[in-house]
Amino acid sequence: MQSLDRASGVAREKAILVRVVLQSESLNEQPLAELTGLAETAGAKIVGEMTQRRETPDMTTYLGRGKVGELKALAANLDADVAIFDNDLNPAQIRNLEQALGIKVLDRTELILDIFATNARSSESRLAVELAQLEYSLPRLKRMWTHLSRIKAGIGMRGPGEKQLEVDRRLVEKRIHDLREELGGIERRKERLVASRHDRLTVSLVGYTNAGKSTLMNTLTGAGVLAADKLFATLDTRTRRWQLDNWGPVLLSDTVGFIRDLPHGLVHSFKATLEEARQADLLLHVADASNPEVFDQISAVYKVLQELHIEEKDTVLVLNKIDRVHDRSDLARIFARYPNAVSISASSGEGLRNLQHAVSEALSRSFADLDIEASASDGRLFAFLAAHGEILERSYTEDDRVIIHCRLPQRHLGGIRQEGVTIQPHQNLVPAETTEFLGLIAGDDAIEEVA
Ligand SMILES: Nc1nc2c(ncn2[C@@H]2O[C@H](COP(=O)(O)OP(=O)(O)OP(=O)(O)O)[C@@H](O)[C@H]2O)c(=O)[nH]1
Ligand SMILES: [Mg+2]
Repeated sequence: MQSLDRASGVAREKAILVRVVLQSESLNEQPLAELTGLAETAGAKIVGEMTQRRETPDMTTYLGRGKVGELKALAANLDADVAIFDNDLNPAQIRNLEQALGIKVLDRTELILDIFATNARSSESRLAVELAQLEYSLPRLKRMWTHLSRIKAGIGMRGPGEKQLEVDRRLVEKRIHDLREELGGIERRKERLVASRHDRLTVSLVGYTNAGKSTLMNTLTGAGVLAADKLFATLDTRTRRWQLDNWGPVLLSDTVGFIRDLPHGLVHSFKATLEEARQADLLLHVADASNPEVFDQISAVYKVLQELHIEEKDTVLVLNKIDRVHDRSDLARIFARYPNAVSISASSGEGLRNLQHAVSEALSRSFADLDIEASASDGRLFAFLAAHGEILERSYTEDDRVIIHCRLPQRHLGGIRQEGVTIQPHQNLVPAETTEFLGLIAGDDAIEEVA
């Protein structure tokens, strides 16, 4: 049934992609483009496609009855192993479809979970995926029992969650409980760790999967992180120093991408991984300007930010891949809606100067760049600046005074106004290359140096 992929020598499952477009949804020219990307990333060989417009889903099979018959014939003709639905199906619908079609049926959530399971590398992301898979399969355990003979391998069945399918519900519930505890612990540790880097301004890349976050990270910091034309290539967070023109060094984090209708459990279990974004001083929302669905993708990202309660954070919208936008009116349409966006190409480097400029501007809005003169023995002031701001330079004068060049969130300005302390806007910006961080503070070792 399965074809042998000559290049990899791995058997690839032959898949038919199916999407039911409901009345409420808008239909674009390529309704199966994203599902194709997901299925290919999961390793499927796409042999057929089917879409149907319906007012509402069919209760028993989601797809209409007549279409189910058509799909069955198509599957037999094409010798397909699996039908992958772009919709989220309930357990009964999957069971009914599998019975009617005689092949494995996967829905969108299962497909996404499968990709996460395949791509998870760190122990943290493995635990997060296992939790999301188990939470997804718990209400479906019955289906696992009755179909175990037929559905036992391949896409949708991989990853750490897989070994649990043969144990009973109670064991699954216990494992879910333990995983939640373990991830909760990781989340709290991560929260403290990221918070301990408060002396560094942090900028976090967020955005739709495949928008080019990792490529941008590599271009800006030479990080050498994996960037690939695969969905969810990145599942962990990497943080590197980024030397920002006219500003100095900040920390830049790359993290897992988002997708529309991201399974709810996944957002929750990846909370620890998203901690950098949650605590960032500024978000760079990277969008793929060359994708026809860019508006929907921007909204989908916004929804996930809402779920993480960080939608109010200062954000710069970055329109990436402009080297692939051939019709300039497409770009104009995006700018009409998002006039403050910055357009770049992470791969060619076009627009990066503007991006640096926009980021410095955005940071300056929230941070005061100051020269503070005080008595060199003012321990309270030092402690306050170290706790809330970022000390960039210190120089001592002969009369036992110190001049501190620092950045402080505007809201903390009140905390340093006292007698004997002179505050003025920072005068001569030292060229970025020669700006040195002083007073390295805990949490530094957590900044990953990528080999
Ligand atoms: N033409 C073009 N391709 C780009 C650009 N930026 C990224 N890409 C390509 O887009 C694909 C995805 O890039 P990544 O950097 O892995 O995207 P990502 O946002 O990190 O994706 P995930 O980690 O999967 O969420 C890769 O094939 C990149 O080479 C760009 O500016 N222009
Ligand atoms: Mg990435």
